[in-house]
Amino acid sequence: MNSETEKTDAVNRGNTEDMTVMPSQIPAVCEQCEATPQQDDTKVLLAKAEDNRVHIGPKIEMRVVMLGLDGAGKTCILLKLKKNEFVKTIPTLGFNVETVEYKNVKISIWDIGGQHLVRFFWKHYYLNTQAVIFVLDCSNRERLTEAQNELVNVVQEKELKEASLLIFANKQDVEDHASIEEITQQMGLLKMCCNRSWHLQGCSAKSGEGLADGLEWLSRQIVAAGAPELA
Ligand SMILES: Nc1nc2c(ncn2[C@@H]2O[C@H](COP(=O)(O)OP(=O)(O)OP(=O)(O)O)[C@@H](O)[C@H]2O)c(=O)[nH]1
Ligand SMILES: [Mg+2]
Repeated sequence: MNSETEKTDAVNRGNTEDMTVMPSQIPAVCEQCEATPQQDDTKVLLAKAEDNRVHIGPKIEMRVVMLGLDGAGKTCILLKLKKNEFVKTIPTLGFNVETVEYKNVKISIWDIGGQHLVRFFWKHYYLNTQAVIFVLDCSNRERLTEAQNELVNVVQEKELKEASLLIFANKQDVEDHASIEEITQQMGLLKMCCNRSWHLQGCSAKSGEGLADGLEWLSRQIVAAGAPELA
């Protein structure tokens, strides 16, 4: 018998022995299996109570710039995401930056001032940006055309060619706000954004409604771009 045949015989003998021992172990294994999920559920619930997040694996980092006209609600959105508070703000002349964690994505959000004179500086923040959040004030229909003109410039920027575009239709809590359909049509979004990944999300920085949905969409984009599956 050559050494290869001896090895195979040994493996087969081992398998046969395993098969005779295994049935006697089945009840004990089943008991263990039943106990394990119960234990893990408890752990997950306790972790949620402390932290409200469950992370698996390393964090994926994402750089995002947040643009939009002055008064659209960018800084309020940033602070609502970061602190879960609707904070009284002053117009932003430079920028604010915060890191927000959503599932296992770490999103650095650069909130850039939107007043007419400082819009010229937006382009200095575009390098290495994976996504743009463009904020609209849905309570002010009169400025939608101005917002549309700025958004056209943003989507035509070479440096942002690959960037995903999340449009937050903010101030949905205000009575008689422009609807998602109205905005899509009036701003010609289907045509304007047809060659990139984009999403229009209604939201309110005041109530927080819609903000998590926006982050969910953003995090899905980074997965689609090749990062590992989210937890
Ligand atoms: N009702 C309501 N008011 C909002 C909401 N978001 C922002 N505001 C108000 O809109 C005003 C402007 O908000 P900011 O967050 O400072 O706007 P901004 O886009 O950062 O403006 P700039 O810094 O000038 O570019 C403030 O008075 C906010 O209280 C919202 O969701 N609902
Ligand atoms: Mg601001």
